[in-house]
Amino acid sequence: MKKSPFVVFLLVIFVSSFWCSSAFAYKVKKTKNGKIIKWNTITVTYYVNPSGGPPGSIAAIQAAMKTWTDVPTSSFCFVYGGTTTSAGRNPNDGINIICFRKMRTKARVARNYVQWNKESGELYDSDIVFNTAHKLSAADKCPEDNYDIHGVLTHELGHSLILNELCKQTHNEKTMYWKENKGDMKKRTLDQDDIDGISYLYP
Ligand SMILES: [Ca+2]
Ligand SMILES: [Zn+2]
Repeated sequence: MKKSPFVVFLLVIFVSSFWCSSAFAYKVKKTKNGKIIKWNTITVTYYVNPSGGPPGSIAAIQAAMKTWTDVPTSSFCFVYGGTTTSAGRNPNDGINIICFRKMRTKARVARNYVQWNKESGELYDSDIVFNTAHKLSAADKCPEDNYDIHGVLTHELGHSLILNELCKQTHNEKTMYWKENKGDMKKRTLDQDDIDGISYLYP
């Protein structure tokens, strides 16, 4: 049967509404009582323990922080506080660290342990651990068989803000896309949706 122009028109509306909804893509997190989880400051400092990481780790970490800090439509700033000898995460000390440690599993390249007040939603601690069970690179050009510290950390800092994973295949160009691929440097730069996310949370 030949489709009438009206049916075609409806189909176009239907399909384009899908495109529009998937074009709007950042996910925030809420507490059970509906409060948005976020810092109540716009300046968050991280201390880095580069021990166990590849050469150049501190520069790659600072570059990832700068990517979010430089978003012109958001007032939020990540601050590099210098190095620390703290070797492990401590979720309740109010000190945010980035460190390198061999995890028992290879399931993750890095993990962000973010803590917040369950009632108010206020974030108070974020420790990020890179898993040295994987080959990690801090080079300008990440080798094909390594994970890119700069890009992976830009993603993990998105979780610090607190943006959630994007899971749809159509979002695979965005920094908050869930999957990490070896040799992939795409997460170093923000997509408009990542920018919209930080701008919404921290205008
Ligand atoms: Ca901590
Ligand atoms: Zn993630």
